[in-house]
Amino acid sequence: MAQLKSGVVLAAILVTGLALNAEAQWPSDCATATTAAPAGSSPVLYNLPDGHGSPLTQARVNGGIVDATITLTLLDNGCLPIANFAAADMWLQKSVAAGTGNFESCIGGTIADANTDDAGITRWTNPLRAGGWSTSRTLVVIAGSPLISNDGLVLRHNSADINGDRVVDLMDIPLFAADFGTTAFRSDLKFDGVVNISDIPVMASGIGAVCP
Ligand SMILES: [Ca+2]
Ligand SMILES: [Ca+2]
Repeated sequence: MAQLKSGVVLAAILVTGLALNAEAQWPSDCATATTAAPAGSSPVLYNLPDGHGSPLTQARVNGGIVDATITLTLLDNGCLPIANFAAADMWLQKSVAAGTGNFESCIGGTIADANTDDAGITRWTNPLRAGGWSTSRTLVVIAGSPLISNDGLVLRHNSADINGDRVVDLMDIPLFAADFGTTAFRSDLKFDGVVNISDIPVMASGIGAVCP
């Protein structure tokens, strides 16, 4: 009898535990994020710490501009919309992969454009406030946890803040100069596959940019 009782108690604990686990899944795997960039493209977003880089609507691919707007549909575990979720709690960050860049954002520099609407939708179109570069995927993070419905979006980043200290100053110039004439991604600021004379005005106009 004692054994039966303890078995029932154990089963009850397991069921409760499973229920709690299901409730605690965050973000829900119903929540999704997509990019407007054409499938197969690998857009590059030019950022400055002061927010005067490119909007996501004007990311670069080799040979032109693409709209890389990110759209998040924030749904709960019942796949129902989470409305009016705070923009400040939804942000972008680079996926943690070794050797893929030194991307760093200012505080609040990669948050969503607005709170979620009644359908649970928000977007990223405004320029980010960030520096450094990244060739890894861009993660959509909800209150500290990356979306689990995908492993990040294809969006690379670069900046006149080449060393990723969130200041564009004379420290960045030698890095740009060293990359001149090469295909170094970090310094290909007007992205077209080569660091050349057309990247110089972009570098120059970034000088002095700092986080707000
Ligand atoms: Ca710098
Ligand atoms: Ca270039």
